This record gives sequence, structure tokens and C-alpha cells, in this order.
Amino acid sequence: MPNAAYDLTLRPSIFYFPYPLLGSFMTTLADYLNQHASSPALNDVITTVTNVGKTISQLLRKGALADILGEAGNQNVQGEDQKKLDILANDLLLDALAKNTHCAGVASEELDDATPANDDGSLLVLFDPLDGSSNIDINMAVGTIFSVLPYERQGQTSENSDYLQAGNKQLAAGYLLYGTSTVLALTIADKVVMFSLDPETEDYVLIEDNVQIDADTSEYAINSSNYRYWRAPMQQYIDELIAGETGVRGRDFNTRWVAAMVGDVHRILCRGGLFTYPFDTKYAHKAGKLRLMYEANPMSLLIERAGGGATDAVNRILDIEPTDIHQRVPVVLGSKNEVNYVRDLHVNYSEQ
Ligand code: AFP
Repeated sequence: MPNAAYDLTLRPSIFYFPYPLLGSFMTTLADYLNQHASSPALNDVITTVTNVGKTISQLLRKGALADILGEAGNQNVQGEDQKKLDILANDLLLDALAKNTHCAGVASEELDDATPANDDGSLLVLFDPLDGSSNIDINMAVGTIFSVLPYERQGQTSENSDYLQAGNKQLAAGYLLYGTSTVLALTIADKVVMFSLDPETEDYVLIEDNVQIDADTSEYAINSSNYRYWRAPMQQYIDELIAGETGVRGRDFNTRWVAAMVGDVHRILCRGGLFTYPFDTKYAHKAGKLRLMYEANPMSLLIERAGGGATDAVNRILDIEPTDIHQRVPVVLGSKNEVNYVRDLHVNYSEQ
């Protein structure tokens, strides 16, 4: 006789809670966009991007069974080996946005140049189609990061130069995190909201309606193997964190490193923290690995609107005037007081 306490078929279980009843109180992404999107065009473009997110989520759940893992056998403009899913995710987003009349063009981490779409569109979309590619084959968290900018030359064919707008011009930004569940973080107004993708209904359901980050933290994320390539102020900062309560900070710190920015940023939006991929001299052409337009800018907008800070160690990322759609930028973001501590340490640093 199975132990009744653990045989769910024998107990009225919370797993069978009448979701249809609860459903009438749930806010879906469609509800939220109808209430808060600044324009039908923005509503439509975000719906297009997040619908592709559902397809990517399904593919990832199939994993090896969908023959989507492994290398694609070529490199992108960044000189990075492309995974099959990098290209598949990129092509799914490209095809869907090309059909969206509000989208005037697309810029992607995986494409050398921006791709014109609909000349009469009012919006430009930028994305890293699959952030954290090195995690795909080991079943770790990956995500899609997206940013939406205004298109100022409606009626003309969009070009690379149309995308060269500071991050403070973004109309929307967000990411999809394909983790144990698929979560959408989004900002289209003054707040940051989060949705969870219900695999049964395929609806994005609102789970957080005003994400706020604690100003202080004792958790940081960095790839410490690059220590010898950092500038002295960053070396000093990390030395202080490692010294913990025995050093000037007077408390111990903990570290996390997902190797997918989308995973580290999500943790910070959920419980605070500091994430940094600082300037380093490891590769001359990658002085600070992360890309400004479709990684740092969208994540910085989310972090700032959740009450955090985002700098290149000193300057506000969202104020940087871009010169190239693939330019890289050092990133320090997260709990505001910790980001400010890093900035002050860099500004006041003098060789001892
Ligand atoms: P991939 O997409 O090539 O895996 O790079 C991910 C990323 O751009 C960013 O999401 C991570 O925070 C960072 O690189 C990880 O860099 P390391 O491989 O040096 O840890």
C-alpha cells in the first residue's frame, strides 16, 4: 500500500489547485502591454520578440533531442565560434521581425551589419539572440537579450548609423531567461516587471510588478581568472572583497558566476548583488568583453529602473554615445551603493 502521505493521487493536492479560478486574477503579458505600452507599435514588437522566445524555450527543452546542440562550424563578427542554437535563435528573431511592419531594422550580435526590415517602421530592434552560448551544451542557463530604439528616418531604408543612439534613448529593454522556468524581465515604462512562461497555456504570466534592488550587497559576480589583466583599481576592489571581514570592508562577501550575463543580472534583480566584466588587457580587441548596444545598454536600463546602478566603472553606461553597433564596454552593474563604491575607488585611485 503506497504511503498515502506521498501518493498524490490519494490526496486533494495543491498541484490541482483550480488555476482556472485563479487565472481570472492573473495578468498576462498581453494585458500588461495593452495597459502600459507607449504605442501599439511597441506592444506589437515586444509581442513578436517574446513569441519567438516561446519557440526558443521549447527547442531548449528538447535539447540534444532536437539536434540543436554543438558548434555550427563558423564564427560571428566577434570572432566567436557560433553554436547551432546561436544561428537558429538569430534566424527565428530575424524572420519574425522582418514580417513586423513596425520594425524598421534589426541589429544582432550574430550579424556583421544591421538588417533593414520595413522602411515605414518606427522601431529598431537589437538583440543578443542567445546569451551564454558556452552554457548550451552543458544544460546551463542561457537567454535572449533585446533592446528597442526609435527609428527617426521613417520611409527610408535603415542603416547601421540609425542604431548609434545612447542607451538612454531606449523605448524598451528586456531579456528572456531560459532556466528551470522561462522568465521574461521587461521595462517599457518607469518600472521593471517579470513574467513567467506557463508551459501549459503558453502565456507569460505577471509574477513581479515592480522589481527593486537592495542598495547594498555582499554578493559579487566576476570571472576571477582574468585578475592579472585588470587595471589596478579593479584588482584592489576584488582584493578587498576577498579580504572580507579581515579587511577594509569589514564583512565577508560571496561570489557567483553563471557565465551568462542574463543569469547573473536575473539573480541581481531578484536578490541584489554586483556584476562586473571589467576592462582587461587579455585580448586587445575585447577590452571589456560585453557589447554595449545589445547587452550592456538593455541590462543597464533594467538595473537602473529597478533602483540599481550601471557604469563602465566610472561613467553611466546609458549616457555613452556609441560609435559602432558591436562596440564593447566594461560593465559594473547592480546594487547602487556597491556600484558607487567601485566608481569612487577608480576615481580616487592613486598608486600607493
Ligand atoms: P557567450 O555567449 O560567448 O557564452 O558569452 C557570454 C558573455 O558574453 C556574457 O553573457 C557572460 O557574462 C560572459 O560572456 C562570460 O564570459 P567568460 O566566458 O569570460 O566567463
